[in-house]
Amino acid sequence: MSRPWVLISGASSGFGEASAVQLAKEGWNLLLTSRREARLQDVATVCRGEGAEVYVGAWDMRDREATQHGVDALMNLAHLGTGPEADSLTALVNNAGLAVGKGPFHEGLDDDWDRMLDTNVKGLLFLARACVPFMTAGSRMVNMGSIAGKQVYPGGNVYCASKHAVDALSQAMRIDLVDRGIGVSQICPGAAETEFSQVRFKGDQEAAEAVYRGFDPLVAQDIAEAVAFVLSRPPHVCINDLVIMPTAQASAHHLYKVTS
Ligand code: NDP
Ligand code: 8X3
Repeated sequence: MSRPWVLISGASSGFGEASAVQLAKEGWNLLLTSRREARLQDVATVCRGEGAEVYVGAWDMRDREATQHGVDALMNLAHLGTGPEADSLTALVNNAGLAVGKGPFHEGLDDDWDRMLDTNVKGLLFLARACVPFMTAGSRMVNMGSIAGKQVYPGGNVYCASKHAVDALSQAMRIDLVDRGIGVSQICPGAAETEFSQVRFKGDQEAAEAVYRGFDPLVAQDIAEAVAFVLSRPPHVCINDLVIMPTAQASAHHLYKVTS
């Protein structure tokens, strides 16, 4: 049997990169996207080493037209189509996203708010809308939410709002796609050590490292294995919502840290 195709956004680092490698190992072919093409090519090389056929497309998900063109180009390369006779996209991992800044909302910066809302909410929507015509009964969508989409915490305001929107959209997409037989899942991680905090704190390495000091955070592989689990359920099973936390994290703002 031929390998199924999955499109993963945010595949240049963190959860997306680890998911790409995990799914390549588990027999998937891959369509990888993010903005940094060189990083995507490196990930693609590793995945090809696991036997996967891989195509990459670099664009900014905030750009509606670029997203539509990028998806169409990747589907064309993989020979996936929209008609009843065509091969379809088996899964979309709608993972790309970011936090920018952390502080009181009344000190928030326009550019930070735009980047979070345009990427995490509208970018996720643009990508999902462009992919759905290539999906069919039995296909699956996995949206990357967050514990920040379930609870709010000090300084999290706009990022939390964007992830609450992902939570709402995941429920809405599940309803809108039920009659097409497409399952929609959401994975909601707690604190995970990826490039996430480097981006949030705009390259301030000390601030980023301090987030994960004093406890064992999740790592990207923990989430990659959850993505692979969700995508490997039998066709009649949809994991709707999966909240995954470090054992030392009891809520969005209860972290048990041991400092020496
Ligand atoms: P990383 O920073 O390691 O990865 C983020 C990915 O998103 C990168 O591949 C980046 O690629 C891509 N991306 C960001 N902006 C854009 C854009 N405008 N267009 C296209 N791609 C973009 O962080 P994580 O792996 O941790 O984050 C992945 C997802 O998980 C995000 O949605 C995040 O909100 C969520 N999350 C993270 C948690 C954590 O603690 N780390 C916990 C809960 C959820 P590039 O820069 O090449 O464009
Ligand atoms: C990322 C996790 O707790 O920093 O979504 O918001 S948190």
